[in-house]
Amino acid sequence: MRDIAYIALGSNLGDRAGYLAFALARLAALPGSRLLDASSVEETAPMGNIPNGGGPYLNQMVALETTLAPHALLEALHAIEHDAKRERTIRWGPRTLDLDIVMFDAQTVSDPELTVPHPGLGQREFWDRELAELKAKGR
Ligand code: A4P
Ligand code: MG
Repeated sequence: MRDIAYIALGSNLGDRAGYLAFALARLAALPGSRLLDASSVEETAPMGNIPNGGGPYLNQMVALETTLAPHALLEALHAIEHDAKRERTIRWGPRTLDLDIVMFDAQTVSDPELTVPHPGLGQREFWDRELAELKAKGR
């Protein structure tokens, strides 16, 4: 069965636009998957008051039709983050590329590796805007 996953992209380190473009290309090339649409790119202030949270983010959201199961998709996202030279140091610290599964059709997942819908849904205005933009395009 094909599902539609909404994936949030974020970058606040290095060539931010370049990392988003890299992520789009890699997502489009995932097995059993089709990139349906992408929202506009938005610049957003870093959330939270993190001393080393870094500078402003570029955020974007995509709708990906996929036959991958949620955990297989998460694994693929980690590989893309890795290839974007992301180093996991501090939580919410600056990152070249962060890929989050915001929603996975109507499915819910709740285990130590994966929470879907993402707990940040409904709490980040930029996600609400990006989702609304994708829905307006029929995605
Ligand atoms: N994980 C659990 N559920 C999910 C999911 N739905 N999607 C687990 C993706 N991953 C999920 O993530 C830690 C672990 O979360 C993963 O290994 C996965 O198993 P991480 O990417 O290593 O750590 P993180 O991103 O630093 O932490 P976290 O809690 O995921 O934070 P968020 O929610 O990703 O927020 N400010 C602006 N303006 N824009 C942003 O995009 N993003 C963050 C990070 C902070 N500030 C921001 C932004
Ligand atoms: Mg994350």
